[in-house]
Amino acid sequence: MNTDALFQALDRQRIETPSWGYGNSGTRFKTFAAPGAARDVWEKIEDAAEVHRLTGIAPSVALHIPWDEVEDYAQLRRFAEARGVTLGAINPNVFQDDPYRLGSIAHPDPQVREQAVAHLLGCVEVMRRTGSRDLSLWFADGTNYAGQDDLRARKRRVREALRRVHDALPEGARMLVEYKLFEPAFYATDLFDWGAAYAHCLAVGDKAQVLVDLGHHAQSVNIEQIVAFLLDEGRLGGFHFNARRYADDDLIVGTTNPFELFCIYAELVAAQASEDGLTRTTAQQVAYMIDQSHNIEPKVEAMLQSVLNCQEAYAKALLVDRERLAAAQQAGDVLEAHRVLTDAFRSDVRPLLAGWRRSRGLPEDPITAHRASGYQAEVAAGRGTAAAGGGFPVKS
Ligand code: PSV
Ligand code: MN
Ligand code: MN
Repeated sequence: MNTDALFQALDRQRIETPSWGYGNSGTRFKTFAAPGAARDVWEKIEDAAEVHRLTGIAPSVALHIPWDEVEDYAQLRRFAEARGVTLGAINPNVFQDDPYRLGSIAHPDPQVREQAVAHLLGCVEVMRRTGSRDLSLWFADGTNYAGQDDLRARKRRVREALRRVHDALPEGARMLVEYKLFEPAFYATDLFDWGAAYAHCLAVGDKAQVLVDLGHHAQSVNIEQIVAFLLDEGRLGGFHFNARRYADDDLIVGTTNPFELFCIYAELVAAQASEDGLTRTTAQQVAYMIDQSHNIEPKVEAMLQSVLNCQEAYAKALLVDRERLAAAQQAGDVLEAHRVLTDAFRSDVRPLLAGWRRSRGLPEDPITAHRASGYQAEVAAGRGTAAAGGGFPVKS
């Protein structure tokens, strides 16, 4: 690829940041109060706009309902658009209320299931008002002990709820079904892996696709292979990017897993150029979202770092010499094929990206620009330190 083609490909990259990454958060043991942390959805949007202003590739922000609930979504939308960002995926929350102790859409009590579905359908209404394309679905449903509930009955309950939500989606909208190996349930999770999510998506209809959160697998699972498989089946809907070492650690993207992130992007770049129309369209419509929370690091700077790490991984993936790779694969030349891929991974793309930013009127080094801008000090002075609480459990 020549520089012009590379720059044009970089122009097309999009990363959505999560509203919940800008507010106070913590660990299972304590929620920390961070100076300047966004106190409400309006401030979260201001922070997201700052990340987009500095990077140029983060033009939307995902919302979590009811954490980000407002009376007038049209007003919220105008507020965001006036700051250069749009409202992105809507994430319903059916895991924080008392009735959901034994689950939401898989709960044994039909009344609780009905309450959960009503919230999900309410979020479809929110999508219409925010102009969002995607409904991101994650369920904390599961059991802690063998025998606690009937696993097949739970599967059927999940199917029924997903079907109702699917059928309520407007034309052009999608539901992205997220899976997670464990947590908060420790014996069985109802949507425990990509296969379970995929099976439900296939059954409920074309508007359902799988969402891959990098923190939601067992150790050593090959995520790029899951990505390749789902792309080829036309069912990869989106990502929740983050980094992990042990479980669902929600760390800054690309910190512990830069090679994995690169391999994932390499699959996406390859699929975008696929001769197969379904794979190509699926790859072009993937929603790239970040899902992380910050306990010890400044939030806006952490989000900037994540967005930039995605950009670096994508730029490296664009550098893969596809012709040489295909020739080596065809010839069974194992090490040459591996070298072609790792040559791209080892390239230093920082000068290329600085050049792209310069040519697009963006700061060459967004982190330095952010530090120099005084944004953090300004929000710390203006917003103060909000009491921590809400959203995450605090162990006392
Ligand atoms: C669950 O671990 C998850 O990844 C889901 O995407 C939630 O919506 C998000 O974290 C925020 O709690
Ligand atoms: Mn997630
Ligand atoms: Mn998670």
